[in-house]
Amino acid sequence: MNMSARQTPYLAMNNSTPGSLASDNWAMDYQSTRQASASDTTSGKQTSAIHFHDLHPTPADMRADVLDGLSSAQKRLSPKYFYDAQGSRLFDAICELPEYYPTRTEIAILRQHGAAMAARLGRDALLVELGSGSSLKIQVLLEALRPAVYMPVDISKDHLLQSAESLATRFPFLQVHAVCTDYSVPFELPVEDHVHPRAAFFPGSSIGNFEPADAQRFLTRVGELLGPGGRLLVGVDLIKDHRVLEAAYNDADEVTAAFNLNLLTRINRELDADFDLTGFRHTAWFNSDLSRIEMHLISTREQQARIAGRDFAFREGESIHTECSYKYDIDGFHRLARQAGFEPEQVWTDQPIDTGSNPRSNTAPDQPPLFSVHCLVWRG
Ligand code: AVJ
Repeated sequence: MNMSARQTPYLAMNNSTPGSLASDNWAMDYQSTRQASASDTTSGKQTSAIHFHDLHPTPADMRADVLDGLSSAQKRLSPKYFYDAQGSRLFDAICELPEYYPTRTEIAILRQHGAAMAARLGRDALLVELGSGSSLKIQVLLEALRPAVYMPVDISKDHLLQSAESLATRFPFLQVHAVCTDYSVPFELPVEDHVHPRAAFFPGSSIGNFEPADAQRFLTRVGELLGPGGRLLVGVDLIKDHRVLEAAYNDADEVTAAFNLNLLTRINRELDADFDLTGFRHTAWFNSDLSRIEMHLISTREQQARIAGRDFAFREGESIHTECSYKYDIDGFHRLARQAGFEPEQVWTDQPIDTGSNPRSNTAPDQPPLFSVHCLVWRG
């Protein structure tokens, strides 16, 4: 594979020293070694090699974002700030909650239909994972998929290197090219490869964090990244009984509440703020007009907070909107995908879908599905 970098306006925009991209060695082989565990007596240490491409994502300006969001009539904070160390731990805990069905349901779908998904995507693909995190879900698919190249993309460099390395060790057939960048900002794949079919994996219903118009634009960008015939495997949470949806974001153990409130803890620490956490409570509800879960922090009394030297007033009952999580039905997501330039090829869910096309079928009404994984093909 020719590893030369293509210089693009997007990359230049995102890089403080665009000239450095022209050099040949910016994509470096990242060598790492770890000490053998006590039980590992055959070799002194184990070595795994991954390729690491640092696209130097522009660091978020949390101070400007927070001050701007809290200055608006409807106060808001971006969900991207949930994930500091504690927030990431709390999110992992959310994924284990009995009420939070998406993670375990999606993993079950991947396990059950991995072979069919692999048949769609084809062997020896160049497989890009957007927002790879700890790369947990992809592991379910790797044996069936057998991609030639696995390219995790994540904004958190440490997290990315750690999981890329452990994956390379666990799946020795994999060529791992880890890419550190913000996938929500345009970027290009840092490889010249026209041999392997291209595929992308975007699990977790992360697509639901985008406003639908932004989701459409994002999908188009992914399609352009893949090129004609490229396929996208994307996890999408489905519209369902409001009680099921709302329970998933208002769990009995209040882990989601702690996750939401941790945003204020983080702002206190990183922006020299003085939010009194006892003065805010978590709430989440399904906004059926807009088909989205909304998470808010509600001020329980009239109060003030000082953030980075500026004062903000909160009325009793006033909310800070912290997250939207859009839910789709299958047709609605297909429409979005088509508008973006993809053709829906297949969809898998946790339950067979009762289309009602055979009125004489006497089967008991199925439980409606909770979650969906779509295979889309880029029409280009
Ligand atoms: C990571 C955006 C998919 O919307 O369900 C979970 C985040 N927020 N509980 C979601 C989240 C509260 C999650 N996503």
